[in-house]
Amino acid sequence: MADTLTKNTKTLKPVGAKKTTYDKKTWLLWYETMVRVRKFEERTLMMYSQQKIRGFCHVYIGQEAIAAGLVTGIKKEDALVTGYRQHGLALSRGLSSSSCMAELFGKAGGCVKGKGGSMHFFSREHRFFGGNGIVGAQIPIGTGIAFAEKYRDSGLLCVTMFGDGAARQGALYEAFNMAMTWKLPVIYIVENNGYAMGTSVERTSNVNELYKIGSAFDMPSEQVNGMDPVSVHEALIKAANHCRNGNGPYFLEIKTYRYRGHSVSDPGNYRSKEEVEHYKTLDPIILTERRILEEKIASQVELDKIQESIQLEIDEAIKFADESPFPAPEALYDDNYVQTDYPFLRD
Ligand SMILES: Cc1ncc(C[n+]2csc(CCOP(=O)(O)OP(=O)(O)O)c2C)c(N)n1
Ligand SMILES: [Mg+2]
Repeated sequence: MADTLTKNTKTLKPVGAKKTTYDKKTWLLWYETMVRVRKFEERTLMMYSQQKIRGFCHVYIGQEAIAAGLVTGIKKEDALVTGYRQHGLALSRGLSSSSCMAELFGKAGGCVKGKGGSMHFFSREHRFFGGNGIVGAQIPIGTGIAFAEKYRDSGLLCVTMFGDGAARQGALYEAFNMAMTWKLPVIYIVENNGYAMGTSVERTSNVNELYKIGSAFDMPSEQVNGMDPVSVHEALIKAANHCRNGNGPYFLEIKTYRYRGHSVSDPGNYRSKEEVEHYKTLDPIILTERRILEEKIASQVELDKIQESIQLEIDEAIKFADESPFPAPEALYDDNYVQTDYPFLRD
């Protein structure tokens, strides 16, 4: 596998003490999802340095176990909305690597036809509602989607994700209050990676354990190990049961870490090398790989095969993105408004 994943394997401890109760298929699905996200993001950074991708770009490297847990923890039909650090989450909802890479390239073959870019993936088919650049804006949006699910009596829920930086936005407090009052089927997830750009959680509040915010609303809330797909999966199953049984929202603070800077242009001077190195010893992919091997769930050969097939998948995604045309100028106004006769649209 890529050098970042094979280093250190020998010195790391397995994730949990107890033996697994999950089958091989589930473990390999978690592993494959994490490897897909990692390789996709590593190649994204490479493509950025070649100027094939431009503009804002925030990668998900380090947070992959959350994407993996989401594959098995909720239903395919459930909705999901998140912020701008979204590539890995879109992949976990089933958007193809090709349509995501083409979107990053700004090409017509992208999931939103090249008009969204890194922060604005979307797929109605996959119930992926984006991709939002305004910190915290997705919290009321996800609450509204959950309201729609309840109104339609669909039995589905909306996972509404945001960063620690969004946890102090006023919109969160209004949305939490409404969701509890109306018992909406929404799982709120704060991906606490410790930083909002260069500002640590400790610098912005007296309350650093963000799950405690839920207690102001009597919302059931928990802290979760975001470096372990099993923990994420189990927390989601519990939260989803709660929502689907009509008990209203659930709040998860998933503790994680981003190995790269906030965006491609961030040198990360606000944190020490030692801190980053410490978190690298908790790398979710390396730990999962080690656990799979130690518990003899699958062999190294099987894991290598997964890595090779993902490598090919990403190579193909780049080829697809390269060959896809840019959107035609006359398509500029297409798909912006549902209402076709919206004023000021063309003559
Ligand atoms: C309302 C608003 N304020 C400020 C910004 C500028 N901004 C962009 S990202 C960011 C940090 C958010 O960090 P966090 O929510 O922790 O997400 P992470 O990048 O860690 O995934 C800020 C302040 C913005 N996009 N929107
Ligand atoms: Mg953050």
